[in-house]
Amino acid sequence: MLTRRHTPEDIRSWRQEGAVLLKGFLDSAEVAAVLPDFHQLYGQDLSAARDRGAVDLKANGEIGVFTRDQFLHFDDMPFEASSAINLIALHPALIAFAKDALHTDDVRLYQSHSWAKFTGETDYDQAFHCDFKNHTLTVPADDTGLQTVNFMIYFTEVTDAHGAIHFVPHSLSDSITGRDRTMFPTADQQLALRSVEQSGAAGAGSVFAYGIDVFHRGTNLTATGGHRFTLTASYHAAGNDMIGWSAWPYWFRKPWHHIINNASPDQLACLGIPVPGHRFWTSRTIARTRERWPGWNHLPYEALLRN
Ligand SMILES: O=C(O)CCC(=O)C(=O)O
Ligand SMILES: [Fe+2]
Repeated sequence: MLTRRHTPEDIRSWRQEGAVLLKGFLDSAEVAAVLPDFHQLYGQDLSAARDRGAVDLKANGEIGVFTRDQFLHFDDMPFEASSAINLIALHPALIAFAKDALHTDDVRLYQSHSWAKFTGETDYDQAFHCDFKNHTLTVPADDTGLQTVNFMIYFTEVTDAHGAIHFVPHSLSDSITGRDRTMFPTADQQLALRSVEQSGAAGAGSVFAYGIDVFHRGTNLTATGGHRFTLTASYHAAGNDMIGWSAWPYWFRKPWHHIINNASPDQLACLGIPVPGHRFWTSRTIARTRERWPGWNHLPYEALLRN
């Protein structure tokens, strides 16, 4: 049984337009559980940012650019905080959306990072781009099953003054750039995209679901003393090894126990841990995994051991 918080219409919009804004996807208790973790990770920067006004570093007529400073408070999962923030990218309703969108029962979480932005720390305005460059060495797939679902989850209210993502649905960008050339929109195309951009502004708990083929851009934070806390979660279908970001074991020194000790087998499967009943599981692999992760609940795996 999939835990769905989306409608078939949401999936249709994601597929046709490349993006859909899911307002109020997480409830307030789910948001409240994660917020202390954001404060633990980024709270120091938050107090430094109190009362700061916006900065504008754009050259004349420029929409925006990527800068390193936009990524100063950006960290890959797992996080040195509680299990709440560590499990939120694996929320069953996100997994259900990804499975329906990608037409499959088996998905992998390939990227998750937390990201804090603060008014005045830099100018967060970016130019329009698609995100595929650091998710694949090729380009976005035409075949839906080979695509990606990229979620941005909001943990603070994201108004336009708090740097809401702006995007252009495919039906509007197709007549500006077409879909054959998406790497380097010209200055005129940037302006044309800007004239039809839509805002992803929404309350805490909302989720912006998009793909690596949709034009979008980060925007500046202008609210005095404002901050924005978001977390990304990106999925592809199992077996789609043309997409990548993190090889999770590369980060083995990070606090995986928050996830492994608390996630369900279905959530762990999204990280490449085989489901109960998979031929990987033997008495020995279960014993060795328990040695490695003493807090892991091995019982569902043991129950389906095929000896
Ligand atoms: O943070 C955002 O709103 C979007 C940023 C973005 O699109 C990017 O850095 O690729
Ligand atoms: Fe982007």
